[in-house]
Amino acid sequence: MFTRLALVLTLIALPISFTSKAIAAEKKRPNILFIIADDQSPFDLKIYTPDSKLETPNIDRLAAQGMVFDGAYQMGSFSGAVCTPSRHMVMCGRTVWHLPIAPGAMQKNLCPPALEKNTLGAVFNRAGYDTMRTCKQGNSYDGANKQFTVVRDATKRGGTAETGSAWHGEQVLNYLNDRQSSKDADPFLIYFGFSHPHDTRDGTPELLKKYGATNHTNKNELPAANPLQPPLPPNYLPAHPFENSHLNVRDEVAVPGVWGNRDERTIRNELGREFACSENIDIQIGRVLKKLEDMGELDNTYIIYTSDHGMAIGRHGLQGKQNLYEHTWRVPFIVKGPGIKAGSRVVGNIYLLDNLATLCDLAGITPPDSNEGISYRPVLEGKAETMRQVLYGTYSGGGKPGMRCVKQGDWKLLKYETSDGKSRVTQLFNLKENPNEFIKEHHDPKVIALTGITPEANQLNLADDPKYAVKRKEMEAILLSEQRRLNDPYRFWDQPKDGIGEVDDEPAAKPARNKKKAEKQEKAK
Ligand SMILES: [Ca+2]
Ligand SMILES: [Ca+2]
Repeated sequence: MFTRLALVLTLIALPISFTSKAIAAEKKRPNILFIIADDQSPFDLKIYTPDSKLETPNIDRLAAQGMVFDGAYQMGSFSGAVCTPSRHMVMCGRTVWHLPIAPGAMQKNLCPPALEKNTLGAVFNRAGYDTMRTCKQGNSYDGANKQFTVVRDATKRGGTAETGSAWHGEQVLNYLNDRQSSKDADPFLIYFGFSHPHDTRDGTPELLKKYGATNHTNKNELPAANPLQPPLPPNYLPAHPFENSHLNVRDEVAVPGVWGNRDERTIRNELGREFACSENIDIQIGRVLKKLEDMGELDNTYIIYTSDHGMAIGRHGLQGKQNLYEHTWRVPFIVKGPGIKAGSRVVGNIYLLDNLATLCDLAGITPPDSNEGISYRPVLEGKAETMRQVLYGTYSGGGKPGMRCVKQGDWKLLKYETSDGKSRVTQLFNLKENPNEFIKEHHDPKVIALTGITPEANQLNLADDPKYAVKRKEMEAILLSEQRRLNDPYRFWDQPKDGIGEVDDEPAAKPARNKKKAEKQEKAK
């Protein structure tokens, strides 16, 4: 009888003790470690390309213990410095044409004033978090970066501990050591940014050796071939086959070690350099994770790993970040933390600009009114597979309107137009059937001989295939609808002008102002 009673009491008591434990855990607000690389294609990483030569055991472990996103994107750029709008979007959670630096946005009231007061660091400070950041300097959002309480920014793209990624790791370790010494128990938000693998990709000597790469500086010679170098990417091309509106941008023609070259030796060497820099980032992440573990903070920390955008390095005959193919539009994205199922994988369909809303959600903070992102917490909790039906990307850093893309389900439409209208191209891909976005040039036997990859007959741009005319029409309508929704100030040759005509901030508007000024001056005379 006593035994039965004890059993009943235990059964009643159990859930109560679990509940009180859960409440105690809820009361301790989670820490956040937001890790962001500079210029890294998701396809460099083993989590996206299992046979990649790049070794990143710490990032792999984060993925194994957390959630990998296959559909994380950055919304794009109106400038060749794609980093800059991307980092603005991360900080303020606003869409690309609503950023304070978007052409005409302030004049058209598409962005509230003093936005920096409602960016990541400021919002978390107000909520009682301790905030710290380290990252590269420049091509960023200075007003937002200053809001963090502790700022240790410097551009570190060298091959030594002091001049490379280890320096950024050291800043975070110093910060954590200080917290430990002062027994600081407040929750923290650490923005752990790197200056690499952005060029110049001067890796450490050991890692360059591992990937068979050299810091190539002689423009008149090709770098040495080395079997240790990563192979050419599957969608490598010796040249981009058409004018995409910005083929003369610095990243396509002037990166030291590559310049305008797209030969096998140059691209494989540069990928080796990229991998050397990326493995060094992984090593630094490992040091910080070990420290969090030693401090007993690891299990109560949400860790996000991403990059500000992807990167081409030989894919589609491109070198830089000024395009909207998946290798560059997409970003690597992993989240590990309390309540996230280990080893899970989702499409997600998120933008980098959704991070502010999500981090606020995870920390129990109300996001600022200026935020336009959506919390992807339902995805992290396994309650949703995706956050969005449609994703939009833009690039107009060169010719206008430049490039746009939209993705819905497996389908992706890209459009290109130069300012003079001489180059007008539409691409339609089924990403499930053609994940590398192969085009007809990838079917050239000379390219196949280099990559060793023979695309399937249907792995092509399907835009002009009559079989997909209906799909193309549907995707074209989605693109236009997204352009309208997001206040995209440009339209393509085959779209309605929507009364936009010339953009206010474009040269067309300037003569009017000058005319007024001239008239004023005339009157003054
Ligand atoms: Ca970047
Ligand atoms: Ca504190």
